[in-house]
Amino acid sequence: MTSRATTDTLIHKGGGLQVVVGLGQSGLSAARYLADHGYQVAVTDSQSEPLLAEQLPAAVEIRQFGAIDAELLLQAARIVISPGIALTTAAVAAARQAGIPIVSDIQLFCAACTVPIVAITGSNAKSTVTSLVGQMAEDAGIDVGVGGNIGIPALNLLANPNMQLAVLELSSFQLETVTNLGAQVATVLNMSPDHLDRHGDMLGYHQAKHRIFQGAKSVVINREDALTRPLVADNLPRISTGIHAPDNGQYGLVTEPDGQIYLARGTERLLSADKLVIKGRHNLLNAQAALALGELAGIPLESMLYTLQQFAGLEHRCQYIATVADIDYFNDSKGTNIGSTIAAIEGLGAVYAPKDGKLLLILGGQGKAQQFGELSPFINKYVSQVLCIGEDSALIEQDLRAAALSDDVRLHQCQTLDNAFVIIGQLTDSSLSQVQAVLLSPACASFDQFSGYAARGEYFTQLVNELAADTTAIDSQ
Ligand code: UMA
Ligand code: ADP
Repeated sequence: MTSRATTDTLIHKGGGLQVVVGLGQSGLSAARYLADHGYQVAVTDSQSEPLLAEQLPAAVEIRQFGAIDAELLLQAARIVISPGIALTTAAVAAARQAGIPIVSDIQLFCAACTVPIVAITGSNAKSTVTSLVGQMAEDAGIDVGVGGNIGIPALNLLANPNMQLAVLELSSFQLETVTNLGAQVATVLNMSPDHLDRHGDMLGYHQAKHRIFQGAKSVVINREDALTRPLVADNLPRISTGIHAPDNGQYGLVTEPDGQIYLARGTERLLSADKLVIKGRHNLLNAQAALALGELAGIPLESMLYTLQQFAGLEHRCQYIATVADIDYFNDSKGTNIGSTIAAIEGLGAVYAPKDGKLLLILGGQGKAQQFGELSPFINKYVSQVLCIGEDSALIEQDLRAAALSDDVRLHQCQTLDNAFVIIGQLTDSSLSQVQAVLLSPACASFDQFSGYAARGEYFTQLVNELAADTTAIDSQ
């Protein structure tokens, strides 16, 4: 594993006021890091009493809460912006217009980090692949730090002086203010519409994501998705992944005459798919991406194959919860865009279709300007009942119907998860129902009704467990 040179060019101690915009997890980590390094730091946040304010170091004396302070931003030598805050926010746009540099916590991290970085983005599968690569490194005895969008601010990883490798999950919001990340290996796993409300259109979203390749020493691309290929730097070492049999040195899938599917590298069969705990075609692609990233980061293959046979997946991602009255319940609350929900419908639908079973799909929340009609063909194939919840549920119904939703599919407007479970009770009681599995995969953000996807998934799980308890009570009467 090669060491990464310190690129300290962005850090000018005493070089003027550093203004941290947004005091969430990343803002707090940036304020602490900058104060620890002797900068004069100010923090501003729209909330009048941000929860994390009490964790700020005393050295951060300027704290402007209640609105993002436009005047303060104009006095900054550098602005460190939180990923949840759009560059188009008036005060931020004015500072940018005035020529004040705006960076993210990730920029501070890459300037200070001296170990190789594995950088992972994509519309879906980021957390799964990031966790897998992190686990692969750990199982191989490497002191690894895993952070970024996955929930641990990247700067917190620098607290470990023994770290040998950093694995970062990066969102388009974090990447839009990152320059020259210089990763050992970088990837865009897949591209499908998401966050278009923030990036304007697919081009803006694509441009933000592809900043991950700036300064990369090697890349991993998805053969099935042309939008994952870097537009520049064609001469870099690269490994590709895909569902077809791979060329030499690439990863792919090989299907034997008896139907057995193998993960393969060139002609070498590495592992039969049924040895993986995580299931579905999308997870076979995720496993390949982790292997390719691990290979380019220097993790031994044998150890990575061991990890793949242990890794049980993450909560809220097509997670099996329980079987109640012969119906299986799955929590895919992290399915927050159309691409992820298509993967979940296809992955689970293919399991129940041979048994003449259909899915009941719970969909909805905040739609993020997506075109939900793209779901209709997949719903028509695998779903018999759609239950819509949340802020954009009327829009979702309109889009699905405009895109030829089949008359065989019944759509119910439920508004809330609670109401959805009332309908589920009625439907699954009916002997006419073909439903064999209930899938919460909303294709939407949750913030209209929940604090985040995890809270939504936990509430769904609670409702399933209550249903299971009620059913057991009735059965024992
Ligand atoms: N705020 C303002 N004005 C605004 C918007 C927000 O002042 O207009 C303030 C809020 O009052 C709050 C702070 O900004 O105090 C929140 O900042 P933030 O939204 O950037 O959230 P953090 O807590 O810093 O968490 C961020 C990522 N959040 C987002 O990108 C929205 C976390 O990803 C990430 O784990 C964390 O940094 C550590 O790196 C979460 C996420 O939802 C999981 N990501 C999106 C996704 O995965 O789809 C991109
Ligand atoms: P992210 O961090 O990018 O949101 P996760 O690993 O948390 O990704 O998975 C989010 C959702 O994406 C899962 O719940 C699943 O429905 C879907 N998903 C997982 N892997 C893939 C893939 N390779 N392609 C498309 N969708 C996927």
